[in-house]
Amino acid sequence: MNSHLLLVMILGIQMSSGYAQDTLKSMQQLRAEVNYEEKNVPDYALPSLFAGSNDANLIDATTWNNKIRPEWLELFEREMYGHFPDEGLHVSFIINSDQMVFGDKFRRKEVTINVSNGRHGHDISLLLYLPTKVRGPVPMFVGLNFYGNHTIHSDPGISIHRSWARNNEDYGISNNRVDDKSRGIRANRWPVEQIIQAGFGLGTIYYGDIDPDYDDGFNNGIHSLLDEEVDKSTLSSISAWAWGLSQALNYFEQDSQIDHDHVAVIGHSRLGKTSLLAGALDQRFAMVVSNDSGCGGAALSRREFGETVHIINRSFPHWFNERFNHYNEQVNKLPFDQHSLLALAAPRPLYVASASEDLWADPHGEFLAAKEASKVYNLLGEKGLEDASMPAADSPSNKGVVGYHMRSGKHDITSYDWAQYLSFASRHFKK
Ligand code: GTR
Repeated sequence: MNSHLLLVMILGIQMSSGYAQDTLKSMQQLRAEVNYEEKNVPDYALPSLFAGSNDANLIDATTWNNKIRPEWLELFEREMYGHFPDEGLHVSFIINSDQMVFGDKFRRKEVTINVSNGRHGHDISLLLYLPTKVRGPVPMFVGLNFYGNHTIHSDPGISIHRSWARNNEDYGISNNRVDDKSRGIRANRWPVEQIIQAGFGLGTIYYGDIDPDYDDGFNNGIHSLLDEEVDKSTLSSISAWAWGLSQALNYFEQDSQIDHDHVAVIGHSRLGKTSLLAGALDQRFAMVVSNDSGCGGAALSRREFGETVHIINRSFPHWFNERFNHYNEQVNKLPFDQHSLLALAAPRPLYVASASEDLWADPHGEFLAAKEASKVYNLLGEKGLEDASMPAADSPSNKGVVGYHMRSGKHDITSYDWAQYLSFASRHFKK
């Protein structure tokens, strides 16, 4: 066959499926096209939250809870986030240590979450700090961390994981392994003292203990426990990480020092996408917090402002299922947008936050999604986000059951962000 004809055939095959067509655009091209101008946001229409009807008055709370909500969840799993199939897996907890630290101000516990398929097992380490001054079981925040439990505080007693870690020269992490040098390097993101002071406990898991964050074809982490026959196109790292968060909650239910009815799930960035999914899948989480979660998290995909579906799928093919690639060049065909994901938190308290310089995550798109999702809160008899338009930086809108703020500054989670989440949770968790 002549080479020209071959090329025409290959192109023909690529053009016939939206997905293959992507390969024609280089990552460089995609990045060069990123839109940071509000005036260039394309016209779009959001799919109705109420399944075909734009009128919340035509739907009642029971229909939402029993019909529409499960349908959205199923669609999200099928078209975007995939699913972690845990049938056949057995989870057990081993308390490795439990002691008072820092002049008896906190109690530190380390729990191994052992996941087994009967032939082999996989360990995930859960770190807990509980306040000692609170009487009775304590409400909690739980979230995943990026480099290891030992990085969230300088406490020398925290165990160091042996899982894969992303190399980072600044943190002295090389050969994808961590050691003592990285103790406390992320303490700025985890203000443990502030959390304890506010009367909350904190639980955290290193996300790489659940599933290392690179595209390995779903063979490592907890995916190593799955049967060979499992359809890999339905798997994703985000759904595996979310599953890990639910295991922490399963442990909380067995610990009498923890008020498992008042657990807020929190996450920053890719781990904020994860906290949103965890909160949607597992309604035992009593509050859901998304910090700068952006594309694939709280931001509306159809705005194509900052990171796009196409870019995220190309950069991180393992975060979502294979099917999500189908929308790379046709986000308008998505049966949902991210406002539907936020609505799955209703009627539980939901807090979405952005940062003013974090345009990649589209702060305005995050606000609009939270505003739209508020319609479901209203349907369920709760007050959603009150402000009609985007509040100014550092002016939280937090009077309803949906809270929002845009912190001034960069993509990060800071003690300012935590202060908002802690007071929001204190207000809603008060018995
Ligand atoms: C970026 C990615 C974002 C966000 C971020 C993070 O590279 O494009 O979607 O998740 O990583 O998790 O820090």
